[in-house]
Amino acid sequence: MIVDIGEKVIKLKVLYYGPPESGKSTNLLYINEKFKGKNLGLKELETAGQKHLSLILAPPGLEKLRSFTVWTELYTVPSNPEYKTARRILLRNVDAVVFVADSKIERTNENFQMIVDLKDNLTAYGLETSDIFILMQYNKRDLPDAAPIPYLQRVLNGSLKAPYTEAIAIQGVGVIESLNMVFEKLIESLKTKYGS
Ligand SMILES: Nc1nc2c(ncn2[C@@H]2O[C@H](COP(=O)(O)OP(=O)(O)O)[C@@H](O)[C@H]2O)c(=O)[nH]1
Ligand SMILES: [Mg+2]
Repeated sequence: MIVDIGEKVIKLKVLYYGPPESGKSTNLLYINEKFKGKNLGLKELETAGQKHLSLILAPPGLEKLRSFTVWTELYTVPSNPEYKTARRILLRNVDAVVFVADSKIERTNENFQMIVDLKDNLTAYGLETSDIFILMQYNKRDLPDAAPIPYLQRVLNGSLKAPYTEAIAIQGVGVIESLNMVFEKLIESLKTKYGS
């Protein structure tokens, strides 16, 4: 989170983290469509030389907190395993992570490695996964070879114990639900911190 006293703006930061091809960009593209006219547009950014997407929108129902304007910045992270530095830079001031896991059973190891990467990158800021809100999104539930949820919960979410959602991002299924879970959590902690 960034609180800009001069500009009277609060910026919440949400990262869509996960292995390559898990559906992070698909989530943002769908959100962009659904919030047409209510967001500042999808942008392609470059961090540490790697391309990724950003989308800035007002959290529904909380455009203002006291006299502050509230914005939420959503980012996909560059997900090639070797772009760890770019992901670390993006984690600065993060409030929440939507971990987009690929449900394809043969992607289990790539998903797992990216959870290790997330934990590791958070330690650079002295943070543990329990210090931020993490939502586990099991995407690509439409695939015939999607791993069963109890298996994914055990292998990927056993230590995180994050709340989870199921999604079919290419059809928009679960995308807004996931985002709303993040909004609810962030708004709740903002109000606790700064009053409503
Ligand atoms: N079958 C299926 N394919 C998906 C789903 N979500 C995304 N994809 C596809 O997976 C590929 C990678 O998605 P993308 O959003 O670019 O992944 P990213 O690398 O995480 O940003 C694309 O071809 C998407 O159309 C889904 O829910 N089901
Ligand atoms: Mg992408």
